[in-house]
Amino acid sequence: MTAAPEELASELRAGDRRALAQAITLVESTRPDHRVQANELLDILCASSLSSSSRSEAAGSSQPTAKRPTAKRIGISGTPGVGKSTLIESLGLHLIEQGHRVAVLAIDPSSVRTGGSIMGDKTRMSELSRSSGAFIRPSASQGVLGGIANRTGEVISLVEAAGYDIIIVETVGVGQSEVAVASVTDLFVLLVAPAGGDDLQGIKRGVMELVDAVLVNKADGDLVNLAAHTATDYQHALSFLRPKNEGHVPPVMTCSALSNTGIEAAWTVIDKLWSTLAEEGLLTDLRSLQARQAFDREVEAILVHRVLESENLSSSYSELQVQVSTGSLAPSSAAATLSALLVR
Ligand SMILES: Nc1nc2c(ncn2[C@@H]2O[C@H](COP(=O)(O)OP(=O)(O)OP(=O)(O)O)[C@@H](O)[C@H]2O)c(=O)[nH]1
Ligand SMILES: [Mg+2]
Repeated sequence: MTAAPEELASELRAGDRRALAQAITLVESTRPDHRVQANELLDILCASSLSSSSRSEAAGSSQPTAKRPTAKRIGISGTPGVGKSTLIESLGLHLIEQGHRVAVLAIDPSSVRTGGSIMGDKTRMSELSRSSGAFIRPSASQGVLGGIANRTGEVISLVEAAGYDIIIVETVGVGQSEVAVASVTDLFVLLVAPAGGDDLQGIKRGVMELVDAVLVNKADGDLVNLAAHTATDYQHALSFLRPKNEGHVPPVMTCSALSNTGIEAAWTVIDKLWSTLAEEGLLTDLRSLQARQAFDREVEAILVHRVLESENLSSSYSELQVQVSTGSLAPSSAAATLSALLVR
């Protein structure tokens, strides 16, 4: 039995971990009554964070003022085994030592991955998960309607309301998952392993365009030199791309999560980049854009849901789908036919 949204919100803001876990389960639930409660909870949190951060700025102006970011949202992606969890454990412990509260959310892009791998991750971050300053939550992907882990953005709002000021979102890089992570974080960090120049070709251009910083991990033992070469290769590749943020060419650094070297230095650079983007107002703009895009995804999902839940509409949808796939109807005209049925 879930507590009422008001109650849950105040327990959450008081930093109650159980309330936080309960709230996350609520927003991740697909049950319609849970969704209503989740929306209520999220609205309460939205309203209170607005009043604490920008009411004074908004006073005297008729324009609504967007919230200024406070918590740092960092996405970390990379191929399986590149060292994401090891790195997050080292970095997380370092940040907690500095007095931060760190939340780690994992997006699992593949529905076939079992609880086993999630447990594996927890074990790998064993020291961090024992720390009272950390909150680690694997989040199963919800590929139902409109993309993976579409609730991650909401989970981020919950952990922020609970007082976590650094949010790290980890995902295994498989193409789509990077886009999902970049759509809910302020900075996207790509973690790569030392490799020859040819391997760099394997990284899709679309992913490179999302990158705010590259970390070449495993720069230890025999791999130190290769890691330095890899870093140069990435610097070179990035210099040909338009940077995601005007005037900020993504930094490329080397580190070793295992021997805990280079991580603090890398964080200093990433942290400084975050502060600069915040000062320039770019993060406020980014978050406004992300919120509008999340709204669009919700609208899309709701419309698709309305089509599929109505018997008439879903059978028309299936018929139109057949006509589109056999080439007897143009996709746009089929969609127009369906939308005409929707407004009736
Ligand atoms: N030599 C070396 N090994 C490392 C380093 N970081 C991680 N590893 C090793 O690489 C393996 C995978 O590390 P993880 O941290 O689990 O990698 P991951 O990217 O989280 O993997 P998935 O969650 O499965 O995608 C483990 O055996 C680590 O000990 C490093 O800096 N140097
Ligand atoms: Mg991992």
